[in-house]
Amino acid sequence: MDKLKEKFGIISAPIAQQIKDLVKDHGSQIIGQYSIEQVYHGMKGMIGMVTETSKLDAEEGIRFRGYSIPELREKLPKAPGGSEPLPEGIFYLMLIGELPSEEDVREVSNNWARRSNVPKHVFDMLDKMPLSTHPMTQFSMAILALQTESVFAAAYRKGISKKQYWDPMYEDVMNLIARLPRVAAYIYRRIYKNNVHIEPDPKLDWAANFAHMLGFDEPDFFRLMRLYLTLHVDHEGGNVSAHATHLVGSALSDAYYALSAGMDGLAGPLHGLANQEVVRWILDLKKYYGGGIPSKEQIEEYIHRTLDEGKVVPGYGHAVLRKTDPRFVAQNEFAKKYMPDDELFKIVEILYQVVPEILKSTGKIKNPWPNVDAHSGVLLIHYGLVEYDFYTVLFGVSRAIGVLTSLLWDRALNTPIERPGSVTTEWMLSQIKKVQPAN
Ligand code: AMX
Repeated sequence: MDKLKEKFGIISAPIAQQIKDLVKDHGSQIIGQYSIEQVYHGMKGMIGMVTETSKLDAEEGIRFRGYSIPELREKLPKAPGGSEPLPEGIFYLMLIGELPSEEDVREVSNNWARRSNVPKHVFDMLDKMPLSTHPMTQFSMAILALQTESVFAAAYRKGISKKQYWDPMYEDVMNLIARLPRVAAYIYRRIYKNNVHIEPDPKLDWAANFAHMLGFDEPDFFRLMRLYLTLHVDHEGGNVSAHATHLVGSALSDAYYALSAGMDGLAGPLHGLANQEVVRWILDLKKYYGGGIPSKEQIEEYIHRTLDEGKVVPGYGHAVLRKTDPRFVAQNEFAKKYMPDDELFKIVEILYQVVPEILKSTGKIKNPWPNVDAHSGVLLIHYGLVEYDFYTVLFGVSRAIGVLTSLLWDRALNTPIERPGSVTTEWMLSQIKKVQPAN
């Protein structure tokens, strides 16, 4: 058994018991109340699930196993001579609950490299799709095509005890994370680089190898990819991609089915697709005012136009956050250090000055501040990855790490099938009548 798997088996068993005891001894304790508005408005703020890997605070942003993004940028192991954390490290932290050593991270890297072979039928399937198929559609389909490899599905069919579910799920999760960069790079090069592909380099870490297969071999791009793929991994359990993965997995659908569902959710413009929409919107804005950097007044005017047309300003707002997203801040620091004179970066800076005030003035937007997607695209464009329809796939490769880690924990904790109640509006009205005083 590999060392990480053994460690996960050892640490997860007592936690599963602890949760069983917690529910047995305190299961009837009330921890919250919720309102009709919450039921109609996407269950915001209702505690409805447990996710161990990360926790989002509205004011402070995300913490992974208690560590903030600035702390992790400092504490997580880096590639030799590198300045940004390796995504292997945040995976280890979320899975095991403690900071990894350099050796732990190297072992995860090697483990994923060993598992990274993608079966030919996945590429054959992709080759049959029209080139115009959105990269996220191809990505989700490729994940489903990989389902032929599910160790969990095979073990379940053979017959497996509930207590052992985590074991084949570990194999699925590791195999899937290991294979995603190859699949994503294949989609990118098929669509945008004349179907000319680049073989993986097993000596490179997971993020650098991904950059290499995409066709970007510069150390600067490796650095960006390591940061990018670390920042997008997880955002607690209620966001659409995490929740969809968890929900589908709760039916004991294997990791491939569950992740494909999660990626379908990430492909929505209010969620992960916002990263492509931001760039599209900024480029349209530039074009509208004849190129170059538009003035502050022009940008203000363009924001009002967008709102007047009944559209959202992409990259701004959040269902939970009520401050600037620390993932935006981390990318902003990166840009200030490595590309301060970039034209699109300068527009992002002006937007940061003017969008929040305009959104606040509408009086209805709960969070006027930028989220992760307001920044990521301009970094990629700076280094030459300009095909913005592909950006959500990059987000997805990273997000897979968080949601699959949670899925593995779900199986280790024997999380039951998810099945919330639903009601009709007629029922809701009947409840209102019940509490209204009689005339
Ligand atoms: N521009 C214009 N209007 C916005 C807005 C924005 N950036 N953000 C919120 N609003 C509007 C909503 O559409 C809603 O309008 P309505 O009452 O007419 O329906 C109203 O403000 C109240 O919404 P909210 O409670 O503040 O936000 P929410 O929790 O319903 O939605 C989010 C959150 C992210 C979907 C929303 O802010 C949005 O659409 N932002 C733009 C898209 C985006 O950047 N998405 C990426 C989020 C991060 C991620 O998941 N990757």
